[in-house]
Amino acid sequence: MKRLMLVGIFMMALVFPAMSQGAVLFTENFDYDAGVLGDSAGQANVSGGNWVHFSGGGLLIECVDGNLAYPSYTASDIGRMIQIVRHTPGATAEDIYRQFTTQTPDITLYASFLFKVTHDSMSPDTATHGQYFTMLMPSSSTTIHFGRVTTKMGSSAGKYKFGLRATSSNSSTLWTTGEYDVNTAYLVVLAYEYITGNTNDVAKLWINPSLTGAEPPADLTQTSALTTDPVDIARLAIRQGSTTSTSLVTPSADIDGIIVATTWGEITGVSGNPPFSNSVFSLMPCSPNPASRDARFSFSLANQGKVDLSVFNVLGQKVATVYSGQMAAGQHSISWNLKGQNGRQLPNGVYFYNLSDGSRSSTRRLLILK
Ligand SMILES: [Ca+2]
Ligand SMILES: [Ca+2]
Repeated sequence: MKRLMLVGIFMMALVFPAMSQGAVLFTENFDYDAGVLGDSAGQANVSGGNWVHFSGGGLLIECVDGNLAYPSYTASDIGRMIQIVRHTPGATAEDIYRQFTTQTPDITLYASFLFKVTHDSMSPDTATHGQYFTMLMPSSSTTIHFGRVTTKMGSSAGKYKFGLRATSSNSSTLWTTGEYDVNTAYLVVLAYEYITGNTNDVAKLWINPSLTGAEPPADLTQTSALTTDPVDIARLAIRQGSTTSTSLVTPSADIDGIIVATTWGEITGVSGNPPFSNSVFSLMPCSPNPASRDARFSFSLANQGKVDLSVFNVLGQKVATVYSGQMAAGQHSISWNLKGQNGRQLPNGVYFYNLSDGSRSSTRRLLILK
């Protein structure tokens, strides 16, 4: 049986070579007790190990009462939030990361978060790079960084700019031309296009992008200067900079509602249909499984459009079309009588059912056992 399944999975890979397997890698609402988030110096870690201390012995990052909220953003106003603090020169400040499933090319990694600067002092407007406060890292290093997001003071009091540096090999940091307000929550989205080949990865940053429709043009876009590809990407870090310079300080800020995913839609809960604005493309396990007389498929669609739901045998041959046609966005459920193209019930065995909306596709396994 195991070998049969492996053959089947292999065949499915051939049948769906362009399958887009989006995945939410983690959602972080900081729904923990208030307290220290890292585990430095024997402190209890309220995240239960989700967040890992990796640098700095002071200014521990804390989970505090309160939330950041943003209209229509799914990771909004849930649990608590964290605070990072403006670095005091000479002090050592804690950095933490959360690990996710190791990612390899070719993918685009998205990391969104809610962000509110709470102190009108950080790196000056004249700073070249400022001090970055979040970035992506590989699974086995804390010193290699991708998509450094930073801030520096704006041209007047109470204003600041966001910066983006694709990698530490890039000589420049790009800065927003627009300036943002202290004590206001913004939705920040970082993307890192992780592409096979050298000096071709692309980092992007959006501030308050539209949560409906397709991925909009980014506010900042920078191509990586790295001459070798990252080994992998598997961590999102929150950093409080440590320096002896008064001109290089990370911001004091609240951070909340982090989503790390591999599609824009999973970050934004994107939908063209307002009544289903929280819908995402998702295929649930069918029921019952194993099936003996019929099976019910449940799924949700992010957008209205043409949908195909079909069943394949372990050789990758289509044996039944359960549904093919237009469907609205939102939740759906379809019952199937286990009958194949010839009108007869399919024999016992392992099958795969695939849902596709033209741009996304998801496959699950079904056992027929009569
Ligand atoms: Ca929260
Ligand atoms: Ca590359």
